[in-house]
Amino acid sequence: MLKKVYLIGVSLLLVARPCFAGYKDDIRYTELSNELSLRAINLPTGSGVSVTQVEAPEATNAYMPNIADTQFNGKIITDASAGGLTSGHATTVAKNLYGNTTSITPGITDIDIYEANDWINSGWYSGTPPTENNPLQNHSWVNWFQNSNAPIRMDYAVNRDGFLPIAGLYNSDYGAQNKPSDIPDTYGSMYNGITVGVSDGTHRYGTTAYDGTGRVKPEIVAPNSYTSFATPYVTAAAAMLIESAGADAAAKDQLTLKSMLLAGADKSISANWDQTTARPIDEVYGAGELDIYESYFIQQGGRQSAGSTIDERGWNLSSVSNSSSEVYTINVPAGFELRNLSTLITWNRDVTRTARGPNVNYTSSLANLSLSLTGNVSQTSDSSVDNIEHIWRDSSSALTTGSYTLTVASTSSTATEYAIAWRSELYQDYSLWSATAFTASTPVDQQDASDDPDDDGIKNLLEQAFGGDPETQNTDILPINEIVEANGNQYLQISYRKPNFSNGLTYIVETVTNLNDTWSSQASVVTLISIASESGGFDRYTYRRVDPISATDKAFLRVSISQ
Ligand SMILES: [Ca+2]
Ligand SMILES: [Ca+2]
Ligand SMILES: [Ca+2]
Repeated sequence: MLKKVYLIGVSLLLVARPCFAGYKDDIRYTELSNELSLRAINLPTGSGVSVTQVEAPEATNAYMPNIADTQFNGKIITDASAGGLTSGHATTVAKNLYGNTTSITPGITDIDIYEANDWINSGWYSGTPPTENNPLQNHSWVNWFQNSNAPIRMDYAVNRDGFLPIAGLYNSDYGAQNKPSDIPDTYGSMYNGITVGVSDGTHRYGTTAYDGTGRVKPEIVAPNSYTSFATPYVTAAAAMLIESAGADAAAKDQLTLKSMLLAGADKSISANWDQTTARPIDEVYGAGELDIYESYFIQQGGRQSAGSTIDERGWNLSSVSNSSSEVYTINVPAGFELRNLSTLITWNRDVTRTARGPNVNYTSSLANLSLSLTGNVSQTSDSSVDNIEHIWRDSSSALTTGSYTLTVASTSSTATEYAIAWRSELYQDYSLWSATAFTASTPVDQQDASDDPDDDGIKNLLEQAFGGDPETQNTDILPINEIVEANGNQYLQISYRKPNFSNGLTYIVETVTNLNDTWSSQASVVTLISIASESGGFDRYTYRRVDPISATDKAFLRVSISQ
């Protein structure tokens, strides 16, 4: 049986179009890369992660990336459908997924390519899907088969093999528009994967019409003009997380990966991003725009079990018993508020396969879970149809000091495995700090930012900035100036410690060689060379003058703090 499949996001113009270098900034890959470098932590590259890339034919039998392209030097690209010709579409998807400089995961070297008709007819549309050995599938193509055969087999295979499928939705401006739903049956309607739109919202979005109606799609967006080429950014981000999970099977479980990617997603992509109690994610942008920085640090926050008090970032893979619940406690300490709490749960639908002779039948069931936050606030996410729930609170709805409970509840008659991921930011501005930093021994008129009640020469604002006690003389909190040797030269450098949470302050290191000149923070004269964790919840930032001390008679460095 040959089913026609459609390309998404391809045109003659587009094939020759260069990749958008800016996307690495937009998904905060550049920021993550810089920070891990400063912290001397290896940046994951997708090393050791194999992927499946399914491609609709651009022309007859043309579905392979151009393996002669230098972006693919060192790759083992297997033509799993055999005999494929080169496709510009496949080449661009491949560059975005594992290109040596064009992707965020040049470490992916083992790729299986399938032609979509061959793929779908090999058991993914009728019969039984073959075993998927790769942890990730990228589907930058769509179709409306107008029945549930393909998505239910996909969800069955996900449960059986444990991979994460990632599929693009339809573009707004391409091909037939007279479909019964904006959401493609194949694979836009799947439950157990992630569907992808574009960051400017020009993909076709909406709710599913097949195989469980009314579910919001897509789950995430990424910055490209076409869904085909945005989708591999998400697949690549998942590959980074698989590598950084190391040997921790729970950290790279497909449910966990999905929850980390969605909980990390950036809402600021649109001022119109919203959710309701019954609609967990935005109807255009899903959970938001891919943000690999947040998703990476959610994973690094570590697995934290139900029943515990949780940190600012983390995740868990757990199981909620029938008609029961699991709880997680959030404590916001005195003198702080908790901003930008994003927490998301996801679970799979179950699929049962029954075979009688040549007939194979699939039936499915979906548990109904909910996620709620209680304490000084009350917020619930409880869709009756989706298999994700999500709570988001922006900085204007921060959690104030107190204890809160996150509850994952199930009305299902059986136990349900779920993944939860969360991120949030402790925040303390001068006003919050000063409310807890002073005792009655300090008069109120000595509590302003420019006062120095303990007379140690460190004004209150600097006590806050460097983690000091405004009532105890402690000059050892001040920045450290020193001369260091590197590459056979001596350099002037300065380091300061900063609380490892946001405190509303801006730190700028400036230098000058003559005190009559204007202080400069230009990277050409002074650069950040490392960030190191210190005990007590501090980071130490070290800056160094670019010129060695032999280049000038004298030089000065200072840290400038502003509110
Ligand atoms: Ca629900
Ligand atoms: Ca002081
Ligand atoms: Ca002090």
